[in-house]
Amino acid sequence: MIKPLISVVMGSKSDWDVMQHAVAILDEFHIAYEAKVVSAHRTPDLLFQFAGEAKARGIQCIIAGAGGAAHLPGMIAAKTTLPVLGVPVNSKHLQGLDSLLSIVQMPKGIPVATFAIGQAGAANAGLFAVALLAVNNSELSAQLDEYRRKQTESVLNAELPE
Ligand code: RP5
Repeated sequence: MIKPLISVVMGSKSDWDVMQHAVAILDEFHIAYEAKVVSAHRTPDLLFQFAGEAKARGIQCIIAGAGGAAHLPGMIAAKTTLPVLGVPVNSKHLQGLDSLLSIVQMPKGIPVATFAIGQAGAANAGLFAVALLAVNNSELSAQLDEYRRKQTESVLNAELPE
């Protein structure tokens, strides 16, 4: 079995609608990843185990998405020096502003790279993870250039309705 390089974790199965957009990017770039539910509040022991073992398992960066009192990315970052990319998931009552503020306001010394709320943030976290791996992988770097080229082309060719 291929060892995962990126770990995508989320606080609940209900976060999958958003977090699948990070996974879709990793699929597109053929990156080996794992995706699982790890909850800061409901499975704190699993969180400690996961974050404590991730680096030794060969994981190079962790994408963590959570909603509401979104402590997952910050608590993972507290237990590992791997780069942690935090994705605020849209919440029912505060539309993800609570998630964003919970994730972005880390105390000095424990960084979490924080992305936009929802789908765009999840996709960008995926692209950022690809960019991190591409620093030492020229083939992946070329794929990233091609991704941007196609995106530019599609915007330049965009046609609006009459
Ligand atoms: C957080 O609580 C999860 O990340 C999720 O966004 C939110 C709600 O979880 P569920 O009640 O839908 O399982 O821990």
